[in-house]
Amino acid sequence: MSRPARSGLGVLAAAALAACAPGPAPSADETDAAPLEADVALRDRVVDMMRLAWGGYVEHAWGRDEVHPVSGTASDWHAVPLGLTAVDALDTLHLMGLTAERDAAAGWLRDELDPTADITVSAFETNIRVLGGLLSGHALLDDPALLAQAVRLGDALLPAFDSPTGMPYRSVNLSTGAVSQPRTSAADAGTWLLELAYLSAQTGDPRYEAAARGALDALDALVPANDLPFTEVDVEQGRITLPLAQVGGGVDSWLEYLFKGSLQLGDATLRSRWERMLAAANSALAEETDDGLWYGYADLESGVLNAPVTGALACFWPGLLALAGDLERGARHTDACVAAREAYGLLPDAFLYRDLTVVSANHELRPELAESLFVMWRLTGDPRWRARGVDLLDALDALARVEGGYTVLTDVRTGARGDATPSFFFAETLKYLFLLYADGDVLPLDAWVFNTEAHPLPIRR
Ligand code: DMJ
Repeated sequence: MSRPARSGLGVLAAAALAACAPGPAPSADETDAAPLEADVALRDRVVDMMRLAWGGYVEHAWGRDEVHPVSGTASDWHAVPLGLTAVDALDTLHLMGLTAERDAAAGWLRDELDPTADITVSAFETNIRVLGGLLSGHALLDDPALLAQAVRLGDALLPAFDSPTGMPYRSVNLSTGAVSQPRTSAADAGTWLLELAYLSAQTGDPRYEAAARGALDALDALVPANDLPFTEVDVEQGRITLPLAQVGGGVDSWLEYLFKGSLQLGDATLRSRWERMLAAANSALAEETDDGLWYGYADLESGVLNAPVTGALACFWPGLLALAGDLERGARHTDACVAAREAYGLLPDAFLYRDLTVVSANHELRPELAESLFVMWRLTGDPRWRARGVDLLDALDALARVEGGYTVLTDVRTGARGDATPSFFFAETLKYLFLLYADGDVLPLDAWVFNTEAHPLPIRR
């Protein structure tokens, strides 16, 4: 195990500086510690997991959206595939040095992907997976053809924002621009700035960033006086349709993009919105148990905690707390997620955190625990986070590994397996596990910010 030398203060200072003051973030060599060293054996173990899973995709689902590794079949989200797994895997393959595989994925995205196909898509999912993957591919490979595809897709997504409030409809047709589903989650509405600001910076066209900022402004106008986040809105009527305060699915990446947007762009307004809502969440939603710190559900108006519910998705929140400077809460909340994973084997999608009663028993190969372990490791150099990552690798191999890759579980209580590998397993789960054991100067956190699908984008200098 490599030395726990890095204090994390350099990165945190960089984050604070970058977020509060417009201007350059310190470069890695301006911070106060040498990079953390790779654990080569564990890093290579993760690369082998990627080889296995990617091999199954290539054999059974090349160019399709997702592979089903048990049956050896493939499926698509729409009538025309968007190559979800290829675009989500591209930057992970690159970081892992799997260059032939990366080049094949990039070739498909350049030559086969049709960003203006006549299909009605989830605007949010298409942004975080496809646009995010094309843009990080361009950022890492400096490939103008990937940027050209990103511009076509960005233009096809922009009609989604054509609502009376400026918040995006949930669905948009990539060919006609026809929109549908005005009732949407706060996360769907507020998870655009990282991708669209980078697209504006790369093209010189301000429309993309302006659309994302307009949506964040409209969401902010609905935040109640108690500063708690809400879960659903109607983008035509400009009103909250689900007054549930929480930080998990439906809210999660809205808050994530307030902080990460402030980091990416050095934007003090976003930073102060983040700090207000963070303080409200810490005061109304946080609860201590024997396992550590959790965040539950509260009534939006009263702020009264009324359901001790969480799930695999919400285990991104400890990493975000730490990235934003609260290492203490970040560690206690990561500890709680780790304790739940130990109890279940792999995390179910929903459970009651006081007694770990299962609410939704499925496990989806989600990345959030790996993400928080990675951030905690990078910021503290404490070897226990890498050790908890080994436990997670062991659990994935014991419970989810099949002949042609890794599959979801339908019930963590019985270990019953499903037959699917979501594309975020390639984009996020394996990337964060790889980075947990890679050299600390691979994608340093003072130079790169990860979109909510783990696609890295440069911090603006
Ligand atoms: C991913 O698509 C993204 O991380 C998103 O923000 C939340 N859900 C999945 C992974 O669980």
